[in-house]
Amino acid sequence: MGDQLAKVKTSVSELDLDAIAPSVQEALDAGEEPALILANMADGMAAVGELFEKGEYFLADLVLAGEGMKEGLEVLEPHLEAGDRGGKGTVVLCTVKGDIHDIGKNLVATMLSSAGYTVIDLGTDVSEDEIVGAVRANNAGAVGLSVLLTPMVDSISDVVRALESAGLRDKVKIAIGGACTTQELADRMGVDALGRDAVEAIRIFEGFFA
Ligand code: B12
Repeated sequence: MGDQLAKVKTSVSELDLDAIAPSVQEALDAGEEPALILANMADGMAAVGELFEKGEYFLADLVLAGEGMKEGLEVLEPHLEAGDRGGKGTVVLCTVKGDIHDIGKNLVATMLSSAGYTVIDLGTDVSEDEIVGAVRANNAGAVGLSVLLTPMVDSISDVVRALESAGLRDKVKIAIGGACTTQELADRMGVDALGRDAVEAIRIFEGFFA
């Protein structure tokens, strides 16, 4: 791995917040692939999550890490989106009702739009009605739901049911992802796919729109 990429990852994982956006810029200046830079940011954030679970980082650190990730993504996004943006299909993406985690969702959104999809990002804590409205308004072919909180998993079946009632379920494929999701949950909730990271997310949506 190049020094610049390692610096991107460690600036995130070591919570060196002022260094995240500059390290992304340095990696770009050094000619590193934007997608590889993004993957290193995601690796850094995954390390942050692990250190939080071990008790070495605290909630306040996580909020700050999220802000640092956003600043880094702002630097990176124009470079990722230089390709044929939006032409491959439309995806409605959000974090489900009751859940405000957005770092993983934002990474998935960035990867999807840089891969050529139009992403309608509804943000966090989004109701099934908003999702149905966005699918209809944008004629979307797929929905991506980010779910990190176990108490909120029923929000997934609420979305599935609302799409069924609106007569849209056979027009959209649904993928889920996030810390608390499993294949067993995906099967139980009646969704079409489970993605464990942003790279797998791309593979899934490629399949949906193939
Ligand atoms: C950062 C974080 C926070 C931050 C969120 C900041 C933000 N802007 O998002 C803050 C501090 C605000 C927070 C708050 C809370 N959190 Co929190 N948080 C985390 C933490 C440490 C990391 C999440 C993260 O960003 N990971 C890094 C990203 C890159 O990974 P990711 O989210 O998994 O996303 C990747 C994949 O999952 C996938 N993916 C994600 N979404 C999608 C969608 C699709 C369609 C696809 C295909 C793929 C995909 O691709 C992504 C990129 O590779 C997790 C621990 C963990 N292991 O996840 C806990 C965790 C999710 N939080 C937890 C909890 C309990 C909370 C709180 C209730 C408070 C608390 N007591 O800790 C509140 C919830 C408030 C609410 N209503 O939502 C628990 C949930 C437990 C559970 N199973 O229910 C966890 C698991 C920690 C724990 N072990 O206790 N949290």
